[in-house]
Order: sequence, then structure tokens, then C-alpha cells
Amino acid sequence: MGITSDGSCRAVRSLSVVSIESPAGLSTHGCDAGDEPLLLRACRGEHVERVPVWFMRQAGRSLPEYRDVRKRADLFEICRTPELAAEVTLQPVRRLDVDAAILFSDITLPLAAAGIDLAIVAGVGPVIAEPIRSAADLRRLRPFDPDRDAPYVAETVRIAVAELDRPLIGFAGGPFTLASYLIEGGPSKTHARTRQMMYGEPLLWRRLLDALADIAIASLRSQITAGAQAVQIFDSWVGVLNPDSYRDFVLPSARRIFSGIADLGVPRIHFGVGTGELLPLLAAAGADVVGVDWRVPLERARARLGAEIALQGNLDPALCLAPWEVLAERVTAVLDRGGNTGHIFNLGHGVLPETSPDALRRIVEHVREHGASRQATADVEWDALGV
Ligand code: 1CP
Repeated sequence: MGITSDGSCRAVRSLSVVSIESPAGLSTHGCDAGDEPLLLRACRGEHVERVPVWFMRQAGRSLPEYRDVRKRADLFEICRTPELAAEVTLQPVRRLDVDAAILFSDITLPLAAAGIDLAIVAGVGPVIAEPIRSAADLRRLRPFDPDRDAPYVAETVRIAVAELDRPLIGFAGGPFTLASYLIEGGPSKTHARTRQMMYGEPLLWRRLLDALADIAIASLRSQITAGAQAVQIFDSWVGVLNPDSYRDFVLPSARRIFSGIADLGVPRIHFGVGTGELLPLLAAAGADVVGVDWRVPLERARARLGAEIALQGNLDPALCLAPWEVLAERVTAVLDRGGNTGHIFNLGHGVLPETSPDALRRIVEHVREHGASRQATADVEWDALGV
């Protein structure tokens, strides 16, 4: 495997010629011993020669090659077929040359594997046939044993890792976000029933969140053992809470997850949308990296978190739909604000389905060209920014 002048692992040449039918044609690549991938060094808060880049939701809906696979199998069928799930995991690495792959799965998949009647409905998202709203309902959520209930996930990780010359990120849903799907029965804008249970039935809430934390721990441990080199906890919708509520009702379960995988020694990323006021608490859960959405300037996030925590983010995903000149300027601004120490370039949330893969590819190239030797912008008062 070649190391480029900027120190990154080279793209796997053979990846670009591989089809699903001939996965055995791939050769195995990895970083030479002692040459730890950029992503992992950035996660550890180190100064890197170039900012690493990947995109949340980089696999999937925006890629034509994913849509081709989807014609043959639905989302959960893909996830349960290791060859297909690994193929879809590798697609964005080939096309975009990002610095990391992310496992192709869904945060709700372990719930389905743990006894919940759950379907991914087109245009809606996860829909739960019988929502969990009482202690009796909670009994339907069985303990989750990855080897028994979802062995295809670890197998997907093993296949993908064998093909990759860069890290694979594993993931799990955060406790608030999964609780919300279970309680609401599907996606919700207000998360009203969820917060109703949280405030009104704190003991039931605590039992539910601890059960979800245990599912996340089991799932993440299995992914890491199979070869995932970093993990991300997506507590996407937790930004609906204020800091007091997060601290009292979610932080204990989030801590349980982070400490439950600490001994495995892989970097742990914690992400949620709309979490500007929660950033220090997301870090306090035990994260090495905090994902920042597009609303918070990175230097502001840095000021809130201190130098010990690495940052991931935070381009507005809608900018990928803008003309290239507009997009390029904003990519540079994110690089300027984030600097080269403990910063991983990403969007502030997932890739929008209507995004052109070409825009993502150009962002990666731009980060490669401009993501070297940058000092982070110091946090400044808003007055000084002229607003
Ligand atoms: O059939 C399809 O193709 C439907 C679209 C789709 C895809 C491609 C869903 C349904 N899930 C996925 C895969 C998926 N989900 C991945 C792998 C792709 C990648 O990252 O490269 C990942 C990481 C997820 C994680 C996920 N699922 C999150 C956290 C990330 C985020 O965007 O905040 C959440 C909230 C979900 C739930 C979910 N699953 C699917 C949809 C449409 C949703 C969101 C529903 C909602 O708005 O509440």
C-alpha cells in the first residue's frame, strides 16, 4: 500500500474495478505499522498534516450505485446480507475517496433484531408497529446478543475491513433517539410523548434507556471486535432537550455506553443535531470526538469543549446543493475555523438524498488541497464578527 506525500493511505486501486460479483478480486490493504491513519490521529486530538474527511450518510441514497442495489433488496435485506452491505459500505470510498468508511446498517436494526416489529417505510423512516409506552410494552424489547440476533453485522464489518486500506467506523443509535422512535412509533418533530415519559415516568424511562444503552454496548463491542477502528454514537434528535434535562435523563445512559466500550481503546465520536448548548455534556459522556452541527461555528465549539476533545464537522449539508464557488468558499471557512489539530471534516448532519456525488467528490479534493497547515480561528465575540 502506498502512502502519499501528505501521509494519507492511498486509495485502493483494485477497489475501483471490483463488482459485487467478484469481491474476492480485492486485495487487502492497510496502513503500515506505525503509520496510523489520519482519521484516528485526528480523533485522538493530534495535529495532522491534513484534515481527514468523511461524510455522515455517505453511503446510500445519493449514490446511483446504491440505488441500483436497492432495486434488488430493501434496506434491511441489504443490512442482513453481508456481501451486499459490505459492497454498499465500500461504494462511497471508491467514488469519493473519503478517509473512512462507515458500516452500512441502520440505528434501528438492533431493535428489530431484539424483538421489535419495525419497518423502514419509504419516505417516512423507521415505523414501529406497537410503540413502547408502558412497563408491559418494555418486555417486548429483549436483551440483544449480536452473535445470536444479528451475526450478519460483524460479518459485514469483517468483509469490508478486509477490502479497505482505511478505517471503518462502526456506529449505534444514541439512547434518546432510539427511545423516541420506540415511544413515538416513528419519526417525530416534537418528541412530545418521549418527553412526556421522560418527565412523567422517570423510572420507566430509565429502564428503557438502560436497555437501549446495553443494546448499543453489545452492538458496538461486536463491531469493534470484528474490525471497526472508530465508532460513532448517533443521538441525532437529542438537541430537543435543554442541558438540565439532558444531564438528568440521558447523560447517565450515554455514560454507560461510552464506559462500556472504553476498554477496547477505539476513538468514540458523539453526535447530535441542534446540540450547541449540549456540547460539553456530549463530551462529558466520555467521547473523544464531538460532532458539531452546522449551526455552531467550530471555534465556538472549541471554546466550549477545550483542547482535549476533537471536533467533527460541520458544513451545512444544504451547501452541497449550491454552486461550486459558493460551496468551495464555505468548505475553506470550515477548514479555517477547525484548524489541523483534532479536527475531522464532515457535514453538520447527513448527506441529503438529492446531493450530487460530484459535489461530495469535489469537497474531498478541496479538503485534500486546502486542509494542510491551518491554525484554528480563535473564538471571538460576535461583536467582533460584525453582527
Ligand atoms: O431504504 C432506504 O434506502 C432508506 C434510507 C435509509 C438509509 C440509506 C435509512 C432509513 N437508513 C439508511 C442507512 C443508514 N442509517 C446509515 C448508513 C449510511 C451511511 O451512513 O453511509 C446510517 C449511518 C444510518 C443512521 C441513522 N438512521 C440515523 C442517524 C444519522 C442521522 O441521519 O441522523 C437515523 C436518525 C436513522 C433513522 C432512519 N433510518 C432511515 C431514515 C430515513 C431515518 C431517519 C428518519 C427520521 O427522519 O426520523
